[in-house]
Amino acid sequence: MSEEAKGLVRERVAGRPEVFVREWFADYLWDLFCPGCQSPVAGRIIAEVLEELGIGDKAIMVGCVGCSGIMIGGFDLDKVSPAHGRGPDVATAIKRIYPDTIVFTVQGDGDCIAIGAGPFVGALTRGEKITIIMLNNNNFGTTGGQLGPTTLVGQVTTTSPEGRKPSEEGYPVHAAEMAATFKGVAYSARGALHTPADYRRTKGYIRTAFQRQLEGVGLSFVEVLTACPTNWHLTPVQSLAWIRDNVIPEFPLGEFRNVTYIE
Ligand SMILES: Cc1ncc(C[n+]2csc(CCOP(=O)(O)OP(=O)(O)O)c2C)c(N)n1
Ligand code: SF4
Ligand SMILES: [Mg+2]
Repeated sequence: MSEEAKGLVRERVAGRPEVFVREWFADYLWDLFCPGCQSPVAGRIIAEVLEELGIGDKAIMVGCVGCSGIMIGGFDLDKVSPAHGRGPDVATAIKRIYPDTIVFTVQGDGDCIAIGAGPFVGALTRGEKITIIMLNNNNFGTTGGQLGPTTLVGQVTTTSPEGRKPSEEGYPVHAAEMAATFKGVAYSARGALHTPADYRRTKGYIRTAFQRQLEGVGLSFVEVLTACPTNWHLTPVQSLAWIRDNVIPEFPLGEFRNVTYIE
């Protein structure tokens, strides 16, 4: 199929959110992800929600270091790429200087709760009026699939070749449940993308998260379980079954906190 025909199919079958960059390099950029990677799927949902809420013109995107951060180049928004893990600090500064903007981070699990654990917990503690979206693929994807805070017990990674052992590497961190315990947090949820129904539910979570920020209630957080077929050594289809059978039992889906007023 010619490049022009591929473009037509993309426009007709799926449409294209307005907040996506339209230059030629944007299509190239989305092709940088491995086949079956769900980071760009999460990116598309974010773009759809920004468009549907009509907030694309006042949204500021704070990216991250990692595969999840690649998507920032595809968004036609004001945006910034901070140092690894510092997204919540940078988002805090932007939101406090420009309180009328909608500020959100997109971070990997390693970026958010390994190297970035301090900035994340700080923002939760202060109840910053920002939105944090964490893509949890259970490993450090970009750097070759090392064990991270969300790696499953028993999961084989390049730094846990015999599988994660709690006696040596501890247990997985549950960011969405943890965020829900902070009084300054308005919303915390975890969604997945392995079925169309979950795609829709996760989109609803991201929409609610942005709505809480629009209402100025407090910090909103959404954790999205995403497939990393390359480092899981599975096919894209096997990865979806892996999420259903192994990831969700450890990381249950749903809303953990949803309030419209904080004292
Ligand atoms: C200060 C610093 N330390 C380490 C790195 C190397 N590094 C780049 S991406 C990454 C891990 C990213 O993992 P995650 O946040 O889970 O994102 P993913 O690639 O899985 O989407 C690391 C350790 C870096 N770029 N900067
Ligand atoms: S290494 Fe994993 S997270 Fe990174 S682009 Fe490939 S599938 Fe996606
Ligand atoms: Mg990761």
